[in-house]
Amino acid sequence: MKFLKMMFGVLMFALLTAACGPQSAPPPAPADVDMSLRAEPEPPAVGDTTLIVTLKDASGAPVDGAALKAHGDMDHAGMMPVDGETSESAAGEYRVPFKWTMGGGWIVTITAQLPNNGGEITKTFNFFVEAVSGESIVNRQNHMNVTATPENPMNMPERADINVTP
Ligand SMILES: [Cu+2]
Repeated sequence: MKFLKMMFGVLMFALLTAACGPQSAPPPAPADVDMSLRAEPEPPAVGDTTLIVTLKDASGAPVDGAALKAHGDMDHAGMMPVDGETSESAAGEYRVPFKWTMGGGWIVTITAQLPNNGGEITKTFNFFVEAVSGESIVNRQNHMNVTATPENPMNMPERADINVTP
């Protein structure tokens, strides 16, 4: 019975990996579209923000009708990435609701699926986010009420403060 269960597991794994194989359709060639990005409010601070993406074609005319995806990673490990998307625009300007979840360096990748099967363009932007909000790590540490003094560098309680229950 244990063997059968294991065989079933191996079979399922084989089926799943086969289903995730490379797609046969080649991606369409990306069009000559220029992408720029700014964030509001400026300068960036921890909390809600709006990423404003502007798309222009080679002649400088606004490009509407694209589907945008934003993906944000921090420049250090161990953070949950932040994602956002929109398909709405006006005069080539797309507003993506986003959130800076921590102060520090961010790498934001914008992917735009262009209209009329115009292909996909991707661009990466760097931001530095100030840790000024109450949600920031710096403030969270302050709220822990830990004060280290030269006499007591580790802020350890005095011996008399420790209650030993028998
Ligand atoms: Cu972080």
